[in-house]
Amino acid sequence: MNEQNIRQAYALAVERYAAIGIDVEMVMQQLQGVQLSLHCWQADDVTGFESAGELTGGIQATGNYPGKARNIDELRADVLKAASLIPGKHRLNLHEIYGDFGGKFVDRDEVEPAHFESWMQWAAEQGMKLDFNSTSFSHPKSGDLSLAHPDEGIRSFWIEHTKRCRAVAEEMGKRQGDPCIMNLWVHDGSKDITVNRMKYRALLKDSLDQVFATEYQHMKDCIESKVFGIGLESYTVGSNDFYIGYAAQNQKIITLDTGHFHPTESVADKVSSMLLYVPELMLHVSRPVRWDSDHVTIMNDETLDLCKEIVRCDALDRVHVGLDYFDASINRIGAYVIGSRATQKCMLQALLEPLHLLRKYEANGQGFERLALLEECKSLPWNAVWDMFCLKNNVPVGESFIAEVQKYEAEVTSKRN
Ligand code: RNT
Ligand code: ZN
Repeated sequence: MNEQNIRQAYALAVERYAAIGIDVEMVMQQLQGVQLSLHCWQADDVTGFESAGELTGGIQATGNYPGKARNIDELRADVLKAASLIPGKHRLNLHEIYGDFGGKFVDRDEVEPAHFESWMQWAAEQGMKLDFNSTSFSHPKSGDLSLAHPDEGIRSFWIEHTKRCRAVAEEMGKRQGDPCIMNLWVHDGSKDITVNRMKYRALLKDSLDQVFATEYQHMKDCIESKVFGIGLESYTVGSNDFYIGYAAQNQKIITLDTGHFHPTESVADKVSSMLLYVPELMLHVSRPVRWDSDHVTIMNDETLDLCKEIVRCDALDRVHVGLDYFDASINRIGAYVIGSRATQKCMLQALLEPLHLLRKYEANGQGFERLALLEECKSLPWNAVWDMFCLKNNVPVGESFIAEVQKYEAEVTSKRN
């Protein structure tokens, strides 16, 4: 792409936005500050390094595109490749099953910070901060229930696991000098009608109380609800209502996964309500197609609306932006890049919105003017700003990242089998 054209288009865009009172240079700085938490599990279809068992817990990665990462070195290389095609500095979100277990079987109730020592060193070398997740799925003791299991032996196994994960996250946060955000999602539910809805929820609540009993300085907890999982369609213990109540009462961060609500529900609309009652939000930006299918995030109305709400709530410093999808049917590194860049493009458009003008119209009851400006904003030259953002960050501009992904495929991933 011709650099001079990009600079010229940018200069015109700066003028165009100045006409509606937007300082594009400032917006570029704001976008630079938005760190995405890249989900490590896109690189290998949520397999991890604990065992090669099947993926359970009501989630599914469909497709068998060749070249998935088979070990820790391949996964790190893939993440770095993806990160090199995404403008800005980003974080990496690890799941417990991605520990460096040195070829030994380490059960979930035995995990320690030492199993993430090499990750912490690697991350420090890369200047990449880490986030973390406990892992309740893909384990013989998972079944349909984990933290809500009525069997005390099984429940305490998962309580111990989750407590240990918090200790790992604390160590990560301390070492990186920035809080590690630890997400807690459990698949617990029931395929068919249960007559014990209260019982399992009371158990989950008690488990969470035990898990969160230890106070930490360098990690933050977030809790993620969901509508249903595959094979667990009739009941989800950790529903939206359950976690909203828990988070409001205990001042925990709520994770909003955009695939975890009823298909016509607006996730964007939840931001302002939740931020009045909980300290912060974590996002799992995804693309549900008919269900929580975890398709690759694209620049669609849902993602745009979500980013606009964050900006309109002036909440960039209270919302952590993570990604959560796993598509095994296309090039996995390409999937990282598409979803990350799409999220950034949405955030950019949100930051370029002439809110002061729109709000003036609204205050004056000028509904026509507000709607007209909202419509016009859609076709303002935000893409010229985006190209400049990529150029400044030394990553491929526009579609030229396709060739980079193809090159890596030819040289690296296609050689795996
Ligand atoms: C599952 C949740 C959860 C997982 C990851 C792998 O529906 O979205 O966040 O995707 O923990
Ligand atoms: Zn999620």
